[in-house]
Order: sequence, then structure tokens, then C-alpha cells
Amino acid sequence: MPHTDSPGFLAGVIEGFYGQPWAQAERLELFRWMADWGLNTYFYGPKDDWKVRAIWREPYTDREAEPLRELIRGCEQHHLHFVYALCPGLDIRYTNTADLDHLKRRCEQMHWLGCRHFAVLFDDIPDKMAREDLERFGTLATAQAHVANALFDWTRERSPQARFLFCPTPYCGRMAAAQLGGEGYLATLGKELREGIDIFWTGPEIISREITVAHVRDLRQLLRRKPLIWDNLHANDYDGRRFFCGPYAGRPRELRQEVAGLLTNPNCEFPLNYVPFRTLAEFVRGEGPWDPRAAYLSALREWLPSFALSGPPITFEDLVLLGDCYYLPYEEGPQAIALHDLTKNLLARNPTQWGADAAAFRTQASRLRDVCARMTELRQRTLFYALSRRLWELREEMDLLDRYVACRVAHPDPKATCGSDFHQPGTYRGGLVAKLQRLLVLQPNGNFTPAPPIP
Ligand code: GDL
Repeated sequence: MPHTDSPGFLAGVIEGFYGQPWAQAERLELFRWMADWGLNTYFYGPKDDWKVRAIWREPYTDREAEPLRELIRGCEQHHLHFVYALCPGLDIRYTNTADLDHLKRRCEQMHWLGCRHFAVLFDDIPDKMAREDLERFGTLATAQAHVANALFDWTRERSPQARFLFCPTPYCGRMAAAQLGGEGYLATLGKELREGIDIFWTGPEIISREITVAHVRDLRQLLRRKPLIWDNLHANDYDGRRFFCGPYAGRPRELRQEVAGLLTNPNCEFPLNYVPFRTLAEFVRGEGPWDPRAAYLSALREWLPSFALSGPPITFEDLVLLGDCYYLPYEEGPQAIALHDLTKNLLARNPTQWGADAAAFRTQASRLRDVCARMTELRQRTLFYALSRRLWELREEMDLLDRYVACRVAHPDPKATCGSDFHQPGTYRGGLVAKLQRLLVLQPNGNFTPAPPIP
């Protein structure tokens, strides 16, 4: 039985990242994909729909409400749950009944538009409360549970089948270990939140490389319910230079029995999410041990037609090479690893000993550069715009390395100098952020050390 058919299991997509929310047409396309692939939930919570978070007390104008009504209807037509999130945590006063009324009015408006499932999110907020809030509730968990329970009751009075989701302030293992939200936050929450409320969890980390069965089993005791996974594996809002089109990975299929659902919060650029969504759907629906690489290759094959060009088509192998360069947060794909190793080994050696490796590198570098360059011919312009800045950067680096290797082959003398007319101080790797990034070095163990001074 596909797992989305097991009663109550939520599987799907969270629009919950920072930055520009998706376009309406993209969301409608998402609904068609989800329905075709057996995912059942769309979660509306873009951090920068400012009425979700920054000015959460303000209802939508009629003009703003209309597209939301269309989304709710779209979900209904495709038999998907539409969940609407509010994030009042930046400035809510937990003792203020007016703030609770604001939340109810916001839910009321969404209910009137047809929405039945709601969420209240307390992620990424200050974990300290005002004095009156502290005096009345004692702990942050109690204060938040009070608000969530009131909204949950409100929702259930109107629709007894409604789902209600909650994101805690410590929402991953690392935050809980640091006692974010105060000592015993999760245990209090588990005790005080109504039984029917689902609790989000991102795994051991905000971006979790792995989520194991043992990890969520421990948590289940504390929360007194199965956690609902908010998966940031493919999120890229924290690094504008990257995107992730590798497979859903690092989670065993057995995890499905241990959680209330699996929802992915992916790349900000909607068109780059084909493989993340497709492989999640496969993970959720299929049976047997999970093979991420096989799922990736099969999803890429389906995605290939979207890469139609104005000129001759790119090959499947080219798409695999490109995808491998933007795979997962903790892992490049095999072809990207091979290219990196080849380059690194080459540069570590004396050019007089490069032999055939220099030519091998130059062939691979120009192949990758060409694949990137050919993307300018993409017929699907939205896909090209989503890719373009990142691919520009990759091309730039391949070009520089290729020039350098060519220069070294021509001048193996260690005293020879190699520059590039196209990579000049100021315009290349310039700017304050790049300078600041060079000041501290992140060690593999997670510690920072000051960078050695540049003479
Ligand atoms: C977060 C945010 C999320 C963001 C993600 C990746 C949660 C619960 N909240 O911490 O909105 O997109 O990290 O940067 O994950």
C-alpha cells in the first residue's frame, strides 16, 4: 500500500522558505504534479508573504485573497490538503487576548476562503518572553501551547476533521540540545499541546544529512506523538549560490512508519525542484530498500524534456553531469566528485608530472563549460532564469581553472606566473561579503579559526 494511503499520513511540499514566494502558475503546476505522483499536502507558509509573518495581524485585501482562494480550490480539485500557516512569534504577546483575536480573525478569513487546515509556527523567533507573559505562563512552551490549543479548538469547532500543525522554537536536535526555548521545552509541549496537534521537526539539524528511525523514536517519547518531518534537505534560501537537485536521501523507508508525515521545504526557485519532489513521491509510495541514486537517475530522465533547447538537444549524460554539480547540501554527485578530485590532484602536483591528466581535465572542464553555456538556449525561460546566475559562476570557475592549467602546461617552470585578463581583482570574487568570508575559516569539525593573514 502506498504510504500516502495510510490514514492521516501527510506527504508533500512546504512553501516555507525565506525570499520571494512562488508564482501562482508554479503552484498550480505543483498541484498537478503532486496529484499525479501521489503526494497529498501543500503547505502555504512563505516566510516573506509578509502577512504570514512580518505583519501577521493584518488580513488580506480582497485582491490578495483571490489567488489564495484559487489555490484552495486547486487543492480541492486535486484532492490535496491545503494548510495555511501563520507565524506570529516575532512580536506576539502571549497574554494579550487581542493578539489571540487577531489570529482567530486571520483564520476566519482563510476559513471563509475555503481553508480547513491550519498551522502556527514559532520557528526562528526570539526565545525570550515579555515580563507579563513570563509571569502568567512561566515557560515559552506553555505560552505557545496556550495559543495553539485555542486556535486548534477554534478550528475543530468549525471542521472536526481539520489538521492542525505546530512548529516549536527548538525544531531540531541541535537546538533542543542547546536548550533553546528553555529547559524542558519539548517535554512541556508534549504534555500541554492537545493530542490532535502535529509537531514539526527537521531532524538532528536544521538541514539534516540523515534522519534515522532511532532519532525520531526518542523524540516521540518526549512529544507523546509521532513528529511530522519538515525536511529542509533541498532548501537553498541560506545560500544563494547553490541549489539542490539531488535525490531525497539519507532517510530509510522505515522512517515512514515512525512519523506523522514527510513534508519538504525545497529550493526557492520552483523550476529547480523537479527531482526533489519526484524522488520524495517515490520514497513515500514505493516499497523495499531506498536507492537514492536510482531514483535520481529515473527522475532526471523524466525531467530531460524540460531541457529542450533552441538548438540540438542536450544528452541525458550532460544533464547528469550538471545535476551532479548541484546535488545535495553535504554531498556532490559522483561526476562532480570525480571532476573535483581530478582538478585537486592536478594542482597539487608539479606541472612537469601532469602528463595525460592535464588533457583529461581540460576535456572535462570544457564539456561542463559547454553544457552550462548551452543552457542559454533553454526554451523554458523560467528554468533558465532559475539556473543562470549559478551556472554563470560555475562557468567562470571552470574557465579560470582551464586557463591556469593551459598556462602551466605551456610554462611548467615554477617561477612562471599565470594571470587571467578575465578574472581581475575587484570584479572577480570581489565585494564586502567575499572579503568577510575570507576572514574566518570553517574547519571540518565545525569550529572556526581566523584565516592566516594575507601578506
Ligand atoms: C529554517 C526555517 C525555514 C528555512 C530553513 C532553511 C524551519 C522550521 N524554519 O530554519 O523557513 O527555509 O530553515 O533555511 O526549518
